[in-house]
Amino acid sequence: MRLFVAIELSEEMKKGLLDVQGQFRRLGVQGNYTRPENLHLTLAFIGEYPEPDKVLEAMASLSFYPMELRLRGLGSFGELWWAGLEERGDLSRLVSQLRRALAQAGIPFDKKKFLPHITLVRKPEYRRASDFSSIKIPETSMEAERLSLMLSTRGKAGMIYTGLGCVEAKPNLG
Ligand code: 2AM
Repeated sequence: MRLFVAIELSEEMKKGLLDVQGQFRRLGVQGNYTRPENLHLTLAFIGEYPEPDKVLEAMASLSFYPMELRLRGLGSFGELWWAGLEERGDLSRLVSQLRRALAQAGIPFDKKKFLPHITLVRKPEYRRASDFSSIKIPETSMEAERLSLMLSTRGKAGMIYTGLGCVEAKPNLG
């Protein structure tokens, strides 16, 4: 089972990201655009691992409050273009806490430095030099209240991500 831990995005957040994808399309960018239902923020990529219950158990040991995620900027890793998020200490701390819990449970995960990003397009292609400075990122944010364990399978029309379970943030009484 190919697994990862992610924050699923609100409809509002997806609308903001679809708006950015629309701007890329209008600039003539072709490529493998992430479908709306697949837009998500990965916190830890586990990869092939046969025991999702063990991952859910490790996730259940986490303690975190809801946090605001706000779109901020665009970036790329080679042939992968993404939207970034505003820098937040509580998100990085949650990722460190999650990775520690996975390591303690002996669950493997990709140890690359965490750089919060939401993949918008893979293998972008465009004929002429385009002016990406004109792209406007909508002022969009959401309250992240849970982490989800996701299963990734290959479907006919691309990847299918299915939630296998989630853990909730503690209520923020402040
Ligand atoms: P990406 O969007 O930057 O490719 C499912 O594949 C999710 O896990 C994607 O969000 C993907 O991020 C992320 N991921 C992180 N590390 C990965 C890796 N080593 N291989 C595949 N996906 C990875």
